[in-house]
Amino acid sequence: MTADPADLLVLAEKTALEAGDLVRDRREAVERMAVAGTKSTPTDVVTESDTAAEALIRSRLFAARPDDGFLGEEDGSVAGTTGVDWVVDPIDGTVNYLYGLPQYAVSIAAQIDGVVRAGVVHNPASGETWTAVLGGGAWLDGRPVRVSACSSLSLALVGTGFGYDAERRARQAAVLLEVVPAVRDIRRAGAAALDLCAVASGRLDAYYERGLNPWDLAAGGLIAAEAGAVVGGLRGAPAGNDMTLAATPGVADELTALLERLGADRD
Ligand code: LIP
Repeated sequence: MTADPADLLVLAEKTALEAGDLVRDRREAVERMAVAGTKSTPTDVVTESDTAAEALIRSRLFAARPDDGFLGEEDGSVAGTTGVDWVVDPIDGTVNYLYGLPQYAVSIAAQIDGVVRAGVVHNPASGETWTAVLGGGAWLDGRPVRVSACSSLSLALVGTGFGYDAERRARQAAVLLEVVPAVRDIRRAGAAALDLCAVASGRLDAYYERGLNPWDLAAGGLIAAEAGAVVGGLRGAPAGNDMTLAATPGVADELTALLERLGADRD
C-alpha cells in the first residue's frame, strides 16, 4: 500500500481528534482521575484513559492500514511490512492530565522508512491542533506557524522538563541552575510534544529536555523543524533520549554550546 504523507496526515489528524475527545470527556467526567498503574518510577503514572486512547488509535490506524507498523507508549510495538510506522503517545503530559491541568496532547507521527514524514499534536483541552508534513511547513488550526525572531539567548524564553527518576531530576536541576541566569526565563509546561509546538508557534524561543522517548518527540519535532526551528541533540547527535533541543536559529548555537559545556546530555 503506497504511502502519501498527506494522506497519512489526514488519517492521523482524524484519529487524534477522536482520541482527544475520548480522553477529554473521560477527564471532565470525574473530579479526581485515578492512577491505573505506574511504570519506570512511582511518579511515572498511567491512567485508564492512556490505555483506552492508545487502543482506539491502534484500531483506527490498523483498520485503515492493516500492514503498517506501530510504536505506542503504553502497549509497545508491532512490526509492519509497508515501510510505514506509526509513533504514538496517546496522552503526552499524563501527570498534567491526572491533576486536571489543561496541558496535555495526543501525538501521532507517521514514519516512512524510518523518517518522520507527517505529524499531528492535538491538545484536547484547548482544542488546538498542530500539523506538519515533511517539506510542507507547520500549521496550527490550518494557519501557518513560524518560530520567533529571537536572536540572543539572554532574551530567550526557554522551556524544559524533568524525568521521573529523582537522581535524573537532581542532575537536570543542576544544569538548570546554570541555564537560568543565561536566559530571559524558564517555562516548565509538562508536555514535550506541546513544548515543541510552542517553539514552532514562537510561544517559546527554545526548548530542551534529556530523557525523552520517541513518542514524546516524533510529531512535535517535525512540526518544530517545519516551522524553522533547529531540532537536534548535542555534539552533532540527532534529537533523542540523550537530549532533545529545539530552538529558533538565532539562539540555537548559544544554547547548544551552553548545554554541551554543562554536559546536559550526560548523568
Ligand atoms: C512526559 C513529557 C515531559 C517530561 C515528562 C514525561 P509523558 O511524557 O512530555 O516533557 O518532562 O517526564 O516524559 O510521560 O506524559 O508521556
